Amino acid sequence: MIKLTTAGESHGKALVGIIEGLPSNLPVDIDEINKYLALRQSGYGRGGRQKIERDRVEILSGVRNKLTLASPLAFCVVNNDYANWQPYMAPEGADVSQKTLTRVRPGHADLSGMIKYDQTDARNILERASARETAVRVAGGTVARQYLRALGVEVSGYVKSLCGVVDGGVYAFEQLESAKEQPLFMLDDKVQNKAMELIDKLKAEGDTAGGVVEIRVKGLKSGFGSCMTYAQKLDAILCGAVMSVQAIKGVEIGMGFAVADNAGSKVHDEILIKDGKYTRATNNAGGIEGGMSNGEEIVLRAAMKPIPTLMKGLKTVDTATGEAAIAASERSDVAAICACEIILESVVCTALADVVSNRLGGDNLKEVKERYALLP
Ligand code: EPS
Repeated sequence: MIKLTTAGESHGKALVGIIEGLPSNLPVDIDEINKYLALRQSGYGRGGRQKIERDRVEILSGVRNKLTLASPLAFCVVNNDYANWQPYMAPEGADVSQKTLTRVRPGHADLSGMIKYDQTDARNILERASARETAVRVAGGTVARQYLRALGVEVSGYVKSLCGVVDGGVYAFEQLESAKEQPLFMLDDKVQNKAMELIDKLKAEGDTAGGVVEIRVKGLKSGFGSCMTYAQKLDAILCGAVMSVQAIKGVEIGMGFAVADNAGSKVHDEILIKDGKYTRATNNAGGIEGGMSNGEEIVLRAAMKPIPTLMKGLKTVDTATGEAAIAASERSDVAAICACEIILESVVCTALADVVSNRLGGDNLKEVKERYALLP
């Protein structure tokens, strides 16, 4: 079992994570973790907060001289903005009459959270519900990525659409990484320019955008997941992990929703044998059949809703007065689709590392690699 637990509030001291279950002797590349943290902060359409933060990981335990010890790997990412928020956020004592939020935002956790946790200030909800938390999911996910890479498994992806501006292209896995050099992590320049123009327009209108991200996994052998125990179905696990990310409202694997509109002969991937190895003529299944990896690339797409903090504000109710009001907004991202792409790669890495370790076990990396090598 490889498990990541996170903690931390958006304007608190720091975000922290603990990864349990890693084998010993896994090389941990801190520069790569910081690279993915920086990528998560990048992308056209981000707001003022990203000018304040320069996310970097600090590993607190579980690693010695760049190798895991198999002990819990604890780490943190400090919030620079805490310097501005300490008077209102400090655990040691804070003025909670300031920075209150009661003009609850439609689409955010504010209102349901206030009712559930018996709060009169949505700040006590939004601080944790905030997507700022995803910084540590990316840091932890990058360690999981390094575990998967040790077995020859790579995870990548790109942005497929932004607010209805769609790239209909089909790309080889090897092309995907170059998307990260682009302002919107898109692979088609024309589509990307159109999407950037749309972001400018939405920004001027005080509005926000979501989009679709495609995540791919290459090099995973067949047989991960289960057709015996439904909670262990690989597609269920991956979709659940992706759905756990703030703002994700839909996930599909392979051909996804289109399977419902096509006949069986157009959906199912015919099985071939090449040099004694099974392959598929197509990959409509997105690399998963019967809840198990089938050795083909895993293909997953997810829909991110537009960010719920709109500068122009939607109609709501002020919970302090019970009167109609315009929802709160101080600053916001117009689009965070690039962040979403990096976050989804990261949560897929973490979920997959767990699935792989559940099958292989192994207390040290040598053992894990030997067991993986024995699989067909
Ligand atoms: C977020 C609100 C914004 C975003 C934040 C998520 O923060 P703030 O309220 O400080 O302007 O910038 O995302 C991040 C800080 C981040 O690092 O991704 C929200 O309400 O979800």
